[in-house]
Amino acid sequence: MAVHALTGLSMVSFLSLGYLSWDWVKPDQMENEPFSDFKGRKPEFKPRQPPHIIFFMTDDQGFHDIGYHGSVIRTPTLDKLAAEGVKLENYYVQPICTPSRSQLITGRYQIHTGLQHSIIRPRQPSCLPLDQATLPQKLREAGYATHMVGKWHLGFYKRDCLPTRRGFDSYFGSLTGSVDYYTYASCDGPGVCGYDLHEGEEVAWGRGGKYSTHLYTQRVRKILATHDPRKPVFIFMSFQAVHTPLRPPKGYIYPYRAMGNVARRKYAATVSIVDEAVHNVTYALRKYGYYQNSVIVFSTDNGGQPFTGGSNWPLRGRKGTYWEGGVRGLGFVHSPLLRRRRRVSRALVHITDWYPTLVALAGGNVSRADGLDGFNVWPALSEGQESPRREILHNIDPLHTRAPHGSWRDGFWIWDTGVQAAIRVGDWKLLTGDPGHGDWVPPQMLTNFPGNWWNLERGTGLRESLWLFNVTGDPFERQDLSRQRPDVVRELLARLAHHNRTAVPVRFPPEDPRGSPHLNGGAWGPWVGDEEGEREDNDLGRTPRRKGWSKGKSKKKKKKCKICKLKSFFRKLNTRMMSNRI
Ligand SMILES: [Ca+2]
Repeated sequence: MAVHALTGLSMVSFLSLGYLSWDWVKPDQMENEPFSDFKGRKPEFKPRQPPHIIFFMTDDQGFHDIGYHGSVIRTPTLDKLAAEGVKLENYYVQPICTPSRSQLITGRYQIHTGLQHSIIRPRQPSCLPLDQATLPQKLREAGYATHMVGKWHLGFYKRDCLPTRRGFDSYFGSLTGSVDYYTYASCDGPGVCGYDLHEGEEVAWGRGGKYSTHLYTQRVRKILATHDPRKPVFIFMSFQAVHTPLRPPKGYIYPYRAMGNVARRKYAATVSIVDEAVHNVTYALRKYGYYQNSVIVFSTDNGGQPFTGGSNWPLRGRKGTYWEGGVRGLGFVHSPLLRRRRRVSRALVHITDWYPTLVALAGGNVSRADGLDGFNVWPALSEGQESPRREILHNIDPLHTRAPHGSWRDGFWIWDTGVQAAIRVGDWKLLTGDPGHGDWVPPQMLTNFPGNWWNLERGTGLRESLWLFNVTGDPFERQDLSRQRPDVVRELLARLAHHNRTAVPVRFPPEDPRGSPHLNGGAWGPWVGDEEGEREDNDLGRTPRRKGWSKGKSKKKKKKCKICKLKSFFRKLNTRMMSNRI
């Protein structure tokens, strides 16, 4: 046992030393390039035409899973684009899919959309609130063509929730949280599986079979090839990758054949395919005349899941937790329009900031009166100005299981520390309730991971319900300062209480059995009709009166025999597959 411990600690120390080579802990190495575009000419501060905006979002890519963070995963395109642009090294996302995506699209914290708790499950009659303007709607108002390709995961129980009703001119992708990369099967528990690939508001039967990252890249290239670059375009490319189930083509696994850990090997290959996709889209941007007047944003949606190959090392925690490993995002901006490029930005940036930042870049209208929680951080990103953001409310989730030892007394009668919540103010971060597993999980270098080595780094303090860290000085959250600094604890608890006063009720309705794919032609899609949708939240328990897909289904009746084999396949699949719940 002692040998195990010594070996483990030595290797952890070794990896920590390697980590010191990252550029985000060496600000003295920041390099600024003179203000010029790549042909040496000064670009105009305000382009004559609003810039094209390409937003790449990966799914579950961990903080350690990109080349420039010292990963063994090779991402030459992402490394190059980031190196030539601005790396965001004080950037935050939410710990799971729906919350991050909802905040990107609305510019609002979850406490202001009712989506505080968990993801939207496929059979839940819930979606992004329809009364709040979305980023693509604002960009469309500003004259943009708006296209989305890939994962939605913001609800679809009625047509009004679909991407094409929430601001996108076109949509091609999957509505649920996790699909098979080839078959586009998505399961929500045993026996509840359906096909999930959609073109606009219809099921794209027969379009599967091609690896999703390749399929989505093909679609984005087609958009770029057919759109007129004189008109601004917004493309949200929301990869299915690098979420499970990982099934990269063999050819991409081969370069990682020396990796002992199978999950990590597949994961690495999946990330490399994303890198190739970004290369191909960027090439198309240049080829079709968009690049010079474009802004490219790259962001993960949440931290990595070590048990399926991801890594957030040396950060604490993982996907689904409020430790830094869950919420500290990897991201960068690349654009010839950046005034100071080739640098690392430590400006505090949150995923809600993209909404006001990109709408402002587009020449659209946003104001604090819109009730946004995001800030326009473009001056911070482009010119290195100070970030207007001082604080991030990571979340307050009143439905999450209470921490058994939390109390109002521990929260100085300001806050009930049994409630799951996390907030960042300046250098300080405070967590209450149950933040999720607080382990430090090293990269999966061992074939039998997770094993004893991982156990050495398990977080302790199971009786705790309140933590305070100086995350600027201690980004790995190793030293809880809550007892030393009760003054700071009180201050941050008061901020939590302040934010909580503006929270709207949580929307987390029970699952509606009518949403099952076998009642909807074998596919996931809206199951509540438009008329009933108007009476939503009132009588969802009534006798099913399915609409939505029925119209498209009748149109396709003659084609039914062509797709019957596919549907039969999904019926059989229902008996075999389990859901990947987030
Ligand atoms: Ca995710």
